[in-house]
Amino acid sequence: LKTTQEQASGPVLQEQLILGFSQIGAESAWRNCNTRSIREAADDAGIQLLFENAEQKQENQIKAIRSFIAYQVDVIAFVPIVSNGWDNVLREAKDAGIPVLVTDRKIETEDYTLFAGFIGTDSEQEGREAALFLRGAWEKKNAARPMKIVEISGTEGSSAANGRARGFREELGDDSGFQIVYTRSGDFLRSKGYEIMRSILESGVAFDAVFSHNDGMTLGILEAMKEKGLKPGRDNIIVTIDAEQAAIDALVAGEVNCVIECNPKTGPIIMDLARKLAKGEKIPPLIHVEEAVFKEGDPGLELLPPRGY
Ligand code: GYE
Repeated sequence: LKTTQEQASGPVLQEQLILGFSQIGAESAWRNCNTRSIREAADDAGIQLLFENAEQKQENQIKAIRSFIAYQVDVIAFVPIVSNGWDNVLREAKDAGIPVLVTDRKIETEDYTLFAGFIGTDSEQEGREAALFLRGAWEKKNAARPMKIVEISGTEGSSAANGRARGFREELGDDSGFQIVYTRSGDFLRSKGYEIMRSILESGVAFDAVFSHNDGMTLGILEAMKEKGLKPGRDNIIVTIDAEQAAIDALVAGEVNCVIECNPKTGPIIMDLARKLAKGEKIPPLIHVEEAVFKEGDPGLELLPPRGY
């Protein structure tokens, strides 16, 4: 029998799930697409999203997570800008009984029970794909000397940069046919990609190929090369990661030679996992999203659907 209260107010609305999300910032087109995906998916799922932008500072993320705990959200999700330094705040969340989902970038911790699971991309595989492409391109050139590679890497201490660097080096192995003659972090920023490539070109360091950890930096690299009268993708070989629209356009124009996808559109799966966690259900400890590799000369590159970032 319904109580008079239920009769009066109609069906009791399902408690709205509250998700606290700490995003690292807005450093690249990839990151902005990741944010859009999360906001839209929360909206579609009827989940109340408390969204905090840390402006590239880990301490802001720790403050945000503490505010989510104080607010007693149902679930916390975050992108750890760097891999270390999370144990204390994650222990506070665990003590408060709030499940935590790690997304996009990974953490290193003493205690893997401090979070429920990870959903994101496989940075090491992305690095391996980059090395596989450069190996193939160099073999095609039938060069009688080692390939000189410049690496412009992502945010220092992030799992994305560490994973890409590790996978790249593992795949190249100790094959003396490939030499990394210069490596420096461009922090995933277009402006830093530009500055670093300008200084490399001014220093006269000879190189055959560039491995750039994200398309944002690659756009800066292309700008610096063109300013010096170079034809990027022809005078040298360029491999880049993310697969934002501008990189696909550069691939079609022959200005880069390989674009490795890193999928930012994880909003829907994050919401599914958050709902499971709110119900006390278990989730897989690690989920890697599917990713493609786009190479020069692939058929139908111009027919690819818009990337949305
Ligand atoms: O490659 C880059 C963003 O964490 C995988 O961060 C992400 C990286 C992505 O700034 O564009």
